[in-house]
Amino acid sequence: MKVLVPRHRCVALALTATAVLVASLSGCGASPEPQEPDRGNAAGDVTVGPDGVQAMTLVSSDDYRFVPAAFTVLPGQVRITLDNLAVQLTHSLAFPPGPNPSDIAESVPVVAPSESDTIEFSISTPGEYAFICSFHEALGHTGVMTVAA
Ligand SMILES: [Cu+2]
Repeated sequence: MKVLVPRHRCVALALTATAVLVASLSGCGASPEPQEPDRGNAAGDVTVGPDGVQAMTLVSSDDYRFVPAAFTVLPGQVRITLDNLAVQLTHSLAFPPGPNPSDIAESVPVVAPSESDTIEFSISTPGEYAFICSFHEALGHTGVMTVAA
């Protein structure tokens, strides 16, 4: 004996599964996990080399996040490397002028998938410095560098 399943029920189930998948995917990109601006973080620690430069590596992948999205340095020389581990997405890093305590002109204009680029600058004014990926700012690809007093 053959059991007939009404076709419209199958379609409804498929649509529900798709909706759940889309919701979870967009959830990943839209709400990055909060990152503590704690220098003791295991991932993405600020290290100070023999030259006294505070070095930080930020990672971006095929998502719209900086990992970590927040970190803290002291006034002085800062070196930031943006490591793009993505297969498809191109990223950038810039401190947009305006809201930040002082302007940081250095930027990574573009970093292709599986490439990295480094900037170095001197910072003296304490406060919170917002930075963005110019390509994905609207998708939440942003971060904050705190310069401690
Ligand atoms: Cu980006």
